[in-house]
Amino acid sequence: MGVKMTQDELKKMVGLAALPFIKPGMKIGLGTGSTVKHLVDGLGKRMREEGLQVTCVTTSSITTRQANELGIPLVGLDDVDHLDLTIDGADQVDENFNGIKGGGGSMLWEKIVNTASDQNIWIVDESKLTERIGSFGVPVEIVPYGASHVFRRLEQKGLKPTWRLAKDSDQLYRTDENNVIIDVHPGPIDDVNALDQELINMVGVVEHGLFIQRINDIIIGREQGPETIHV
Ligand code: ABF
Repeated sequence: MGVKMTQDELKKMVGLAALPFIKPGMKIGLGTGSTVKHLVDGLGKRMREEGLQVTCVTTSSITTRQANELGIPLVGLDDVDHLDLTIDGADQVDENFNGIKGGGGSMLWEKIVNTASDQNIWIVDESKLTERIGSFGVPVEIVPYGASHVFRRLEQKGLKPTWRLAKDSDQLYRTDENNVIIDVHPGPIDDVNALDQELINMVGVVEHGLFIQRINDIIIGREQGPETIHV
């Protein structure tokens, strides 16, 4: 009976399993999070050791920093007319491959990059899979001006909002766009499309972390190895 793999070992498994999808000359979107961190490490290694040539765009200042440290050349999203492939993580994924993203606070740029990509792959360890998403809070990115009014409206909707605070601080977390985040807690969601529309139509809301039908493939880290599913 082998020793059970740790969550980070499963994340590294899928991070590396995604690498072969990156082909020379591709325009690649690099996601954000601790799973994608392994992919980006592996990509940096391939570029250094094999001279792999790809054009990369990132989804957060966090990934930008990691790419810079690895010497992975970056371009801005506005420097390309499209991306061939984006590889990203997720916080929760349901049986229809709808997901919640933004646990790391980057879901706005992630959704912008996802939308600019011909193909999107998620890499997740198996703990992210769930029957119905929603027990993990849904992050909502809000314009700071009047955010307390949005907070109250979310309360009135019964969505149990909480302010996202900066790490080890009582200050509000600020996104790469200097917006604020309110996490809502709907519990298991019956109708993800309805909640998507309800949130995105609230004045002051910029974007939220529900990603509905936005991927082509998913790679799941399991004890017995990576499982790739074409959605
Ligand atoms: C990213 O992946 C974020 O949207 C999300 O917070 C993060 C979570 O994944 P991980 O467990 O890999 O950090 O895309």
